[in-house]
Amino acid sequence: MQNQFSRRDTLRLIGGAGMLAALGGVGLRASATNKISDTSVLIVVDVQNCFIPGGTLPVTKGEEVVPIINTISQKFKNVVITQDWHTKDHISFASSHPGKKPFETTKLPYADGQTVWPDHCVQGTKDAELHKDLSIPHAQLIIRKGIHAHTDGYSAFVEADRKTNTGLTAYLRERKLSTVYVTGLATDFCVLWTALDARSAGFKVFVIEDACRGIDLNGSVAKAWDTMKARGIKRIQSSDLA
Ligand code: VGL
Ligand code: ZN
Repeated sequence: MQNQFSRRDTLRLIGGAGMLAALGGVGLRASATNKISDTSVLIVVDVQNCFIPGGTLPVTKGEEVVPIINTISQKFKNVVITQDWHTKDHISFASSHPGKKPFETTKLPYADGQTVWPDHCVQGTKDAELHKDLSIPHAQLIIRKGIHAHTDGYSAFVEADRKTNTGLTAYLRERKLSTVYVTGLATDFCVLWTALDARSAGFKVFVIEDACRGIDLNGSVAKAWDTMKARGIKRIQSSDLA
């Protein structure tokens, strides 16, 4: 803090609330403070019919992210889109676990507390298609995850068994992209895991809050933000982007 805000006049001008915002990495709201560059990449997570009201695992107000993401994507030269893309007998479905109901948890070889979900985003179905109004023609790569029957896959980088890679880390490194901006659905699952894995791989990570919506099981959205903050992931708004 001493180094960052050593000028006394700056301190006096910013004042209490502004100071907190600056320290939180949110930036001063009045002006855009986050500079996108040629080494930045926007990751658009799972903006698919399944996660929009009317789909099989709807996220409340999920459709609201579509116009926001369309607008901000125009500021990025590099965009990667993800699709949750499950086999029809997928291990993450409650229907694969007799006696289990959606949103309960179960024990799997790789995790004690895997949440089981309604059947969703089955490969090749209308439900798994990207939302029809999502418009990012310059997106360069679509990563499909959760594609193996035996493991769930929340993160765009590594499947939930924490062993099976999607190849995204190597792709970003090869293209010398070093700063990752995460948007999409859902804040507390696929956005969270994508942001955490991006950070673990050494990228600088921002999550654009108003371009995300959450599922929120027992406070999981608030928990997700706490976890991300503790890992040095910055929470910003689309209005912060220059
Ligand atoms: C997601 C639950 C199950 C997500 C995917 O996109 O956040 N959540 N599959
Ligand atoms: Zn899924």
